[in-house]
Amino acid sequence: MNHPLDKSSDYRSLARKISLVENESFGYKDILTALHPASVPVIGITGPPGAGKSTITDRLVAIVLEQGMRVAVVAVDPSSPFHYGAILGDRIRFSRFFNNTGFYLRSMASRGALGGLCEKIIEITDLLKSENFDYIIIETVGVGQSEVEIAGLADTTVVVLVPESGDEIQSIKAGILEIGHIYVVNKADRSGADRLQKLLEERIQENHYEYWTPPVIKTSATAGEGILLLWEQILSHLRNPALQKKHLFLLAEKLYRLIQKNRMADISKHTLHQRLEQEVKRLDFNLYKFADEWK
Ligand SMILES: Nc1nc2c(ncn2[C@@H]2O[C@H](COP(=O)(O)OP(=O)(O)O)[C@@H](O)[C@H]2O)c(=O)[nH]1
Ligand SMILES: [Mg+2]
Repeated sequence: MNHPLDKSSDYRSLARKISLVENESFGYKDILTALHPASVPVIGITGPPGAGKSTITDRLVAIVLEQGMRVAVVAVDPSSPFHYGAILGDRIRFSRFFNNTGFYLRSMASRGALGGLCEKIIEITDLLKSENFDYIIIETVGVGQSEVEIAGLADTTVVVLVPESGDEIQSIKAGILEIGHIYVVNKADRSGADRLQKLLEERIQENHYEYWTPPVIKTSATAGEGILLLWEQILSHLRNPALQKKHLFLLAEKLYRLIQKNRMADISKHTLHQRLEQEVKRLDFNLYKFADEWK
């Protein structure tokens, strides 16, 4: 899998293709229909802002590169496209890898101000899967929907929390225990890490997981502690035979979204508005009938 790349030209072409797809520029459908995505493991790293997701990702990248393998990172940040602060931060953080031919970083703004994955994340992941990477890591801020979305895209989802998250966990945020395959208590150098780890383990015990009981790992990402253990757990989860079944499920999930997007593609809000303006004047107007009959 590992082959030398002329980094500048190959990655420039990859970046161009991603931009074409992102902006739905002319020819982007041809790019997508010509793709042959390999089965590259996708690792999702999610959690609240500032939990240490990028620091952990940076450490994982170092491990993969040390083994002579290739890794692509997609960092999805909720800052608006007009605010490059966080994106610039990521570029600086990962700058030590930029001369490494095995590393590719793409930062993107997310759909909404509160997070959520970017519109074309499925397509972009498939583009990367067609480029001989050994691993793909997607970092997303876990606010609202995005944790759930990442679970539908990643083979292994890592949820990163910090000791201060303990109070939130008490009143468990909806779904958080359903999406993680691995829980990380990062910033374990601070007090409260053991308490949170115990709390999470208890909660996990209460749940009955079918094929994989999520481990809870303490890390101190800035010091690099616990990262190797985390990587081993990721690999162990990726090797889990039940993942094969999940692959088909994930594919169906993606297909559903793509069809949904395609169906909506030719519906413009403007046209809806105009038609509605006429229709509401009718005495027998009914919103549900109107929706059913919409062509
Ligand atoms: N004390 C401590 N700080 C950390 C640790 N991991 C990350 N940080 C710091 O937390 C801040 C946010 O980290 P970052 O990786 O950008 O978080 P992200 O928003 O989840 O990507 C940075 O200043 C990091 O240096 C850790 O294990 N211990
Ligand atoms: Mg980050």
